[in-house]
Parts: sequence; structure tokens; C-alpha cells
Amino acid sequence: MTSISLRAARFRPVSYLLALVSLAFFGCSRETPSSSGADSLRVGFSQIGAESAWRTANTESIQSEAAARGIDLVFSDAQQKQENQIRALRSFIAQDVDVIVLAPVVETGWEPVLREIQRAGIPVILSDRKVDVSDPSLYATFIGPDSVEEGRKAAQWLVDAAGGEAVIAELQGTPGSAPALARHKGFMEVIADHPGMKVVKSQSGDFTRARGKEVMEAFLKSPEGKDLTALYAHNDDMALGAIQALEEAGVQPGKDILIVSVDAVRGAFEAMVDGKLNATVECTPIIGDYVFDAAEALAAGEPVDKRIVVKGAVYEQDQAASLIDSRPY
Ligand code: GZL
Repeated sequence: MTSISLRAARFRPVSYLLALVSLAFFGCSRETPSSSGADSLRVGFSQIGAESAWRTANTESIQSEAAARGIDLVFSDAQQKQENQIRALRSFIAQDVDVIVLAPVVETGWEPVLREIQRAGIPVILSDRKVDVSDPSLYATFIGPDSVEEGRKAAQWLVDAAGGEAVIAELQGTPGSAPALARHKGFMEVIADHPGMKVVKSQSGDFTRARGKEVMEAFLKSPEGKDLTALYAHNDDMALGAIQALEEAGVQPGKDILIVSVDAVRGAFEAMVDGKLNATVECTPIIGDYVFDAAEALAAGEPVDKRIVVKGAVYEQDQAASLIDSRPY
């Protein structure tokens, strides 16, 4: 297993602009023209969607890195629907791409199409999220975070900040997705050792700001709403939506209710500077380097570690002002 921490992002404005311009003109599921020749690597990438600031930064990382390396990227945005991802994967087989990169929206339901890809002899890289399959030979490598550890870090921060006493609401990510299942598991593992920490409301906000706001509004209207002292959101976008709901209800986010979330996107740092978010667990979306290092190795018939773990830190309110200008996403 390889562990990697966030490197200074090799941000390439020109290649990023190229990727965005080509995306604007050619839309999704089309080749991203590059300075590549006929023999350039052709990679099919099935992206989940554009549900959060994290996902947008992840797409930018993948597209700009492909452009910088002269890789022909066939990009597909599934709008968070597994059936669209499966359709895109079958299209990549038909186009006979060299490597397939999949960011799976949920953990299950992939074996049949992964077998089709295996029979076509195309290696698969799992980007960001894992799949639950009986046969690990169906993919070459999984490059992404340890989401259980992210949940543990969020819980430990809250235990420390709340002195082991909190009435907690939880905004979960997309049902059945690896990060939602794992971030819940890790969080509950840690608070199990602290009887004063109780989760009294838990519901999915699907990793989006809008749903995070709606679900938080429902939490506040519930019988337990008046007792809440903490919120754990599986991503910053849902936390930012919840913050809006709290303010509209006359509750002071970050003060009346402690809030910890995951991702460490720019919006989270802005909310921490404003005193409305208390901490965020970093989960970097900038993994284009690692994805295409693996793709190039696989295309050259070289071995790649089965698991490449992307690590991150925990950032708190009092650090935000000094760090916000240097954040890479
Ligand atoms: C986490 C990633 C999650 C982010 C969300 O690895 O899959 O998906 O936490 C994003 O912001 O929507």
C-alpha cells in the first residue's frame, strides 16, 4: 500500500484553461483535445457528477492533469446516477480506450460491467471511492482516502471540543456511497467510547448544499431540534447548507451548535474565518497526478500498488485565517 499526502498542487493555469475551454465547447463524454499525437494514451473517465465543490475541484484536477500530459481524456459526468456510469463504462469498452478510471457513486452493483471490462482487457483505476466486489482482480488499483479514518478524526475532534458531552445531528452523504458508509462507521466507532456523545438525528443530504439545508431545517423542527449542541456533516457543502438553515432559524452556527465536517474546501475555510464552522477534515480532491501516474504505468504493463491512500489533516477555526490564501482547492 502506498500512502501519499497532499503535495503542493502542480496547478497549470494554461492546461486547466485548455481543459475548461474544450469542455465548454465539446461538453461531456467527448474527447478532451490535447496536444497529443495518434499514439497518445486514451483514458475513459466516469465521473460521479458535479454535486459539490469537492467534486468540481476533483474534475479540474483530473482534466488539467490529462491535458498537461497530452492524454486523450474521454470524460463522462453521470449526474450522480449509477446507470449513467455503467452506460459510460460500456461506451469506453466500445471505444477501446487504453485505461478506464471510475469514481463509483455507490459501492455495489459494479461486478457485471467490471467483468465486461476485464474481458475486454482494459485495466480499471478506482478514483476517490471504492467498490464492494467479491473479486478484487476486477480493478487494478484504488486511489483515494481512508474514509473511516476521516470519520474517526471528525469524532475525536468533536469529543475534545465538546468535552465528551454533545447531542449530535448527522448529515450523511449519498446513501450507499463508500464515503457515507465509512465516515458514519468511523464516527460511531469513536463516540461509542463516550456515553455523553449521542447522535439523535441522522439523515442523508446527498453531499449537496441544498439538501443539507433542507435536512437541517427538518432536524430543527423535530422534537430533538431544540436540544442539539453539535452537527457532524459528511462534507463541507452540506455543512454550509446547514449553516444557512441555522442562521435562518436564529441559531448561531459554530457557537450554539458546534459543527465539524469533511473535505476542507475553500468555502469551509471562509465559514471558519466567519466563526460559523468549527473544524473540517481534509480530503484532497487533487489526485490527478496519482491517477495518471497509475494509468501510464498500467498502459506500459508496469505494476501498480493495489491501494494508494490519500491522507489529510484536520483544520480548526483558529487556523483558517492564516491558511485560507494558500489552500490548493
Ligand atoms: C470523498 C468524496 C465525496 C466528498 C464530497 O472522497 O467522494 O464526494 O466528500 C463529494 O464533497 O461529493
